[in-house]
Amino acid sequence: MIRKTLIAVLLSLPLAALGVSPQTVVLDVQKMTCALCSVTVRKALEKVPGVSAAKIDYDKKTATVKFDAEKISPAVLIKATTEAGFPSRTHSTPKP
Ligand SMILES: [Cu+2]
Repeated sequence: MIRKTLIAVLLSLPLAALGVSPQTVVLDVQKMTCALCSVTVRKALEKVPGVSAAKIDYDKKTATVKFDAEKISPAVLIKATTEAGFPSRTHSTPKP
């Protein structure tokens, strides 16, 4: 009985630990007015510890960021772009 419970706990652990799987968030970055802006935003995001990838879509004015949800939240990413001069907010609808 106790052993079964222990095994169940052990089996559920790796999944919980793997909850660190990278999350993706799409940010609206409206103030990007030229290609250089998107580079600035991307660099600002990539500098944040916990960010594994940042992709800017200049035409759509969005930044798609892969990050470690265990370490940071989208709020940290928004702060990073804002401090770089580009206030952002989370995109309302997720990408299809
Ligand atoms: Cu620019």
